[in-house]
Amino acid sequence: MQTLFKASLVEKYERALSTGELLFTESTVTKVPDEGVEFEVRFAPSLLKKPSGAPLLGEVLNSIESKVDPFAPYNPSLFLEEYGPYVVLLNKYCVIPYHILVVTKEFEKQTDPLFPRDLGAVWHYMMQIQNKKSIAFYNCGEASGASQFHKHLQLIPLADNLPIETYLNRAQYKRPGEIFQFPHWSFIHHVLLLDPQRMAGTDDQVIGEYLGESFHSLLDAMIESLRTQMNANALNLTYPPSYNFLVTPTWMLIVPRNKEKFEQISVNSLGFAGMLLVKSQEDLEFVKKIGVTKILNEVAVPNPAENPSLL
Ligand code: B4P
Repeated sequence: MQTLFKASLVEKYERALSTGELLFTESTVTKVPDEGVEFEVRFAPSLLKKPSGAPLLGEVLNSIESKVDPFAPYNPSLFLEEYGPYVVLLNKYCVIPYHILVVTKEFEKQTDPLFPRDLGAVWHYMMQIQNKKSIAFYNCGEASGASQFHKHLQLIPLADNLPIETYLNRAQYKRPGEIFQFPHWSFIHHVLLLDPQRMAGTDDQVIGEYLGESFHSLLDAMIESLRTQMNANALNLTYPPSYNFLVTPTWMLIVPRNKEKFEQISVNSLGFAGMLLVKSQEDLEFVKKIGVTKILNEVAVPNPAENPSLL
């Protein structure tokens, strides 16, 4: 089964690439050290030509009315397979090969929270693609970097460890399920390590329940932190909040968002894995000069616990 999916992924990816239905963009990676992490800044100049997707709320509503949705109907050349209430598609605009999307068949909103079935499905494909090395992410809400409003999770196979795993490696003594923060980040975020024993089974539904439970404990912690922050009246945050959610086979991270970009640099979930994307040389130089942590800090929500003056 695993080999069959992988073989089909490779075959359909190559076919869609050769017919021009899938647009792979070449990029170069520059390592930008900051706060003990070797951040990766991916420079993809040809992406400047890609149609920009990020809609404002009003545009979203208009789009829903006029049914402009790239996932329904989806391009059949990008279709991989169905999995329960999902379709699995190739990402039309990928920067990393074999980047896939797990999309709800029926329309659901990208502002909805994740359910155990969403996480069970994404887990299934993590296991199909590459046992230990992959990351799934969910850009939720207007300020999260999301450009499509139809619910989709994204999954990328990885060749190497993620930059942010430097911080996670230092937290290996944490108990699975214990929610903690990275000492270097002064913005609201919540992380937990997954319990290898609960992840050892093969039943996607059982693992989905466990992942759903873990996701909701992070979501609750995030909402509690935002409540404290809003009580401090330091920021006008929208409700429901925008956030980024990242999950790998060993950990999960949630980061609420204050805005989609800092200056001209857009940040999506991958930014909090330590991977930024820039589309011009000027932007690359800007990131190197200003530092990735500063950019993450600007697009996230200040942590009142780190800023006693806000309380
Ligand atoms: P969203 O959650 O809405 O937004 P996103 O991943 O931030 O991508 P965005 O669309 O804003 O593109 P960007 O130029 O920032 O995800 C929508 C997904 O649907 C995207 O993956 C998009 O490509 C895909 N899609 C859109 N139309 C489609 C269609 N008709 N059929 C199938 N899929 C469709 O980034 C360009 C690409 O680079 C995105 O895939 C993004 O995920 C990826 N990326 C961003 N940062 C990266 C990084 N640091 N490293 C590697 N890849 C990165």
